[in-house]
Amino acid sequence: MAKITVSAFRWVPPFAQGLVRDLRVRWALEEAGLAYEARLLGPEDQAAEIQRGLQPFGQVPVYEEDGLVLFESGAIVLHIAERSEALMPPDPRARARAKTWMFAALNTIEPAIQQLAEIDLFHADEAWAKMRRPGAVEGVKARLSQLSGWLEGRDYLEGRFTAADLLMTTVLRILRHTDLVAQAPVLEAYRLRCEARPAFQKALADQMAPFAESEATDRR
Ligand SMILES: N[C@@H](CCC(=O)N[C@@H](CS)C(=O)NCC(=O)O)C(=O)O
Repeated sequence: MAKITVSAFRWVPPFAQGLVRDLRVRWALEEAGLAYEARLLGPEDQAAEIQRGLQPFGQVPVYEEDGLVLFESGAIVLHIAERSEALMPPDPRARARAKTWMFAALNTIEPAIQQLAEIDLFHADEAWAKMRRPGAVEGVKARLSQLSGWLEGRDYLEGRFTAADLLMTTVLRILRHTDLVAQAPVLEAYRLRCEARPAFQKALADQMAPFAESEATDRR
């Protein structure tokens, strides 16, 4: 079995801890039972990631395995899911449905949520952000209400836990600074159900550990 490495940040500010997108990849690898090593980066390493052709945008995560280099958390999770029944059922039609929901998480739900998160976390005091925020909240609420409608009476997006639920959960987590998910009981229960998985707990703990270590070193 070739060694797998995943890039991640050595430290990020508290508002981002537990949200950095290597979490998706760590979680997928845990569900699949695949061992990996984290390759920890600082902001000073991002330009080198571009120069070395590992990540064209200098972002995390990068996945490396036996000379294969992948970026984009969704593509990496799909790559892992293609090889693991824990993340993708064997039936071709069920796989196609799971992929449909993976794209929905990243392409229909995340943009609305990310827009609101950027307003709140990076631009809260700016005049344009104050004007735009109510519209952004309405946009998020509309998507959450539609998603909640789909999940009504279902434990998972498609019958059983798949890579789509993994991605959707990490997308919903981006709203943790608000009560928008909690206001939708079906979504809150879904998020908690997915986050209760041991693989998620392990992935989260492993993302958080270097942050705590960096903070402890800084205090010394
Ligand atoms: N669409 C990309 C987004 C990756 C991304 O936004 N990574 C963030 C951390 S969550 C990052 O590296 N930010 C630093 C930067 O953009 O310079 C993916 O899903 O992998």
